[in-house]
Amino acid sequence: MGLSDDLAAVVGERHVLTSQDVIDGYVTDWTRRYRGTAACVVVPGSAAEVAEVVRACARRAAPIVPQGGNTGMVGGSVPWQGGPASPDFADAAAVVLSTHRLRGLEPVDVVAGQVTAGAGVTIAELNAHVRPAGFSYGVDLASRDSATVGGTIATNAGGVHSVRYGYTRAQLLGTEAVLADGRIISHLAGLTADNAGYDLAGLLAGSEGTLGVITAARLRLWSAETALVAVLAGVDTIAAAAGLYAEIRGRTSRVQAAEYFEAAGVELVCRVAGLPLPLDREYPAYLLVEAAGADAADQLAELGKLADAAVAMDPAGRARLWAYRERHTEAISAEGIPHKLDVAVPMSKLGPFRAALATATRPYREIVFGHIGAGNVHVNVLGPDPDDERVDEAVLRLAAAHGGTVSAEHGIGRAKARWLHLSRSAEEIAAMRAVKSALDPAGLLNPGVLFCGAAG
Ligand code: FAD
Ligand code: 2HG
Ligand code: ZN
Repeated sequence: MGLSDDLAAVVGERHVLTSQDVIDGYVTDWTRRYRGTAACVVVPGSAAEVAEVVRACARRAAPIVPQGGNTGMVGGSVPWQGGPASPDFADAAAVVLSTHRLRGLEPVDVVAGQVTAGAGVTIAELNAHVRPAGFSYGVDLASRDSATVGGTIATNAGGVHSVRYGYTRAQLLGTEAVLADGRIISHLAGLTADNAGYDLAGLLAGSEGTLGVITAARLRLWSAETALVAVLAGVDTIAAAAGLYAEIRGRTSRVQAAEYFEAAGVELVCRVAGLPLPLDREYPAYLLVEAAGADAADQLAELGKLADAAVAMDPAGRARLWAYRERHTEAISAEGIPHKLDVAVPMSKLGPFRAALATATRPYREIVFGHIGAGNVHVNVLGPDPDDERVDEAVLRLAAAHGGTVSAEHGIGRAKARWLHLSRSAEEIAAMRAVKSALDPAGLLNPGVLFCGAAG
């Protein structure tokens, strides 16, 4: 009897995947930069089964890599691949724990404006479920068809609406999760007035699978907007984009997206996706803003007359403008395996940071875009070997030198564990390690993610 037999006894044989072809799809990440190996993939169907799976893995000291939609960008959803970031467990075969079968969706609580969703529910499924009741979920992202409730909590995903509704942590009213010893902690009542002790759901948000396996969550919902307007404006610089966004924000209170991209990205998206240029002429950079409310439509439409901008109010027109932003990630991957650096700097530093970036990424090809409303810049670099981390380090150090962070929204994962210290003090890292070793003393959950080596 081996580990997969133990697991089959818990979830049933057909939910333990052992064929190498099938495993391959679970051990390669979305970017194709991170690839590992696993003994098997286990797909439990309930929190109780997750608990039994975790206990079975713990008995055999088999590390567990929780996985949702496998759309993460920092290698955290797949086992390690060797190299400097390998954890102490590097010789042990990992088990990928997929949440695909945790798909329960309770009826919308229309009075509270809340819903309870299983960890494996995708963001698109969640939105489709709550929309008929007049609600929308606060986090939306281009990976919505695959990214899951559990994965977005574990990464504390930001997304395109974070300027209005906040990150995933702000949507959380409670979670159900399985800890490393198999105990289930469940807090799904949805009380908004609840100060009884530590915020464990908040702690799991952004924990990247290192503290527990999230199995369900109680989520805050927002009234769905019916009147939306999108404006795509051409600008000369990132600083001009930030200034225009500030002007728009001053005119309307319900801005729900403020996105930035540049000529290089637009050229690539147009070529890969077969789209025409968005405006009459090319611009060095672009700002895409979406706002809600009939008054916002008037104000932004007026602004559209001032600058060179395209304005859309109908769903098809807005989707057309959004495509230039949302199709960046897939278009970049069509060109090669990118180095993805997801940083943020203070809004006042965006201009100097962008200017210095060109030097840090030379001689490679850089494609820069992001959620400018949050100062979040996604730096994608094409050209360096996937294992060559020099450009990664240069960009992360540059962000830190501009008062920024090495991770604005994708997390640390395996990709940035070596540079956590650029954004967190030794004291903060020690406190994080203390939390980790209290909840997972054997280090079974996602080893090699967040922390690297003994000193962090
Ligand atoms: P996975 O990739 O499967 O896992 C991500 C991490 O969470 C891993 O560390 C994993 O171990 C852990 N994890 C997963 N499920 C659980 C669970 N149930 N319990 C505990 N740990 C778990 N991200 C943004 O923040 N904003 C964006 O706008 C955005 N846009 C994207 C657009 C595209 C086209 C793509 C491909 C990705 C984008 N992402 C974005 C990145 C990605 O979609 C998010 O990080 C997302 O939150 C990952 O969800 P997932 O279900 O795919 O998680
Ligand atoms: C986005 O905002 C995602 O589109 C992905 O966070 C960013 O591909 C990237 O670098
Ligand atoms: Zn993003």
